[in-house]
Amino acid sequence: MKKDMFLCDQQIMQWQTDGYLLLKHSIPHALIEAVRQQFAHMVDNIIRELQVEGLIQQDGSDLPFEERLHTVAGNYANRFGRSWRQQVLGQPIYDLYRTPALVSAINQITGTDVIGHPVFNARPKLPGQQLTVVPWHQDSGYFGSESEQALIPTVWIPLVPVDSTNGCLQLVIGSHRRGLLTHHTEVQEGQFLEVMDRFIDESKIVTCPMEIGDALLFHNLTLHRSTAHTNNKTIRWAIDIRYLRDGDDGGSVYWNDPKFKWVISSQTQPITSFEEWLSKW
Ligand SMILES: O=C(O)CCC(=O)C(=O)O
Repeated sequence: MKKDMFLCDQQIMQWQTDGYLLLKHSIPHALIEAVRQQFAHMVDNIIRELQVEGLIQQDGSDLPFEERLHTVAGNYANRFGRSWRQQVLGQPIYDLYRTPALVSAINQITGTDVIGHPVFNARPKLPGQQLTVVPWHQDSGYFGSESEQALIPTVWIPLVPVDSTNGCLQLVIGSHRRGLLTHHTEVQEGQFLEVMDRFIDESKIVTCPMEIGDALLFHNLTLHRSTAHTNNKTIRWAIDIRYLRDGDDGGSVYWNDPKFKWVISSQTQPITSFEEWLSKW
């Protein structure tokens, strides 16, 4: 392995063949904690709003982050959506994208400067909640057919330990080589896009339990889903972030300035500051 390169040759080969990589112990715990704090502010706002409306009495400020939203807001949590972006913008998200291990891995698999894609999602998955059960899909299903030739790697990062009982991710090995498949809007309340089960090769499904500090890197054409949370009263908190191979089409325009490019690492292009990044939302 060359100096400063996070991925070894075997991992690069696995990326090409399988369309995903589990990066163990790649995110510093202090950064995970900062992201959790950022999400906790949103939980504060939700609980305050429900109290003002007289829908709940307790604020549960003594409860751990893993339990508070579920225990205090219960089914009212659905009102605040299945994923958050604008609500949690801040330095921790900007810093997460700049995590050295991720920047190195993305540089290695794209072969270009490291560019941030604007689509990220903070995802609280509450126990027993149907709204956040995500069916089989490829991220390019959302980005449109122009993105089929693009490389838009996703990094999925749990903020609590995850396994098959609390909604960890499942992937279909090698599915990124199948091209963009047909997606339909599901009939469930989440109204996610889905690839029907009959197009999934069950023998290729891999379930990905993960610990805090781990990151799951996958291709925009890799089929994946997150299963139901059937376990206990703790929330499965996660965040998924995305990068873009420099020069590729990242899909629809998400920034308020269509020409904006979020440069995270480069020898030749100016690096985007936190203030500039924040001003583009
Ligand atoms: O976190 C989840 O439950 C689903 C994540 C997902 O499907 C994605 O990041 O594309």
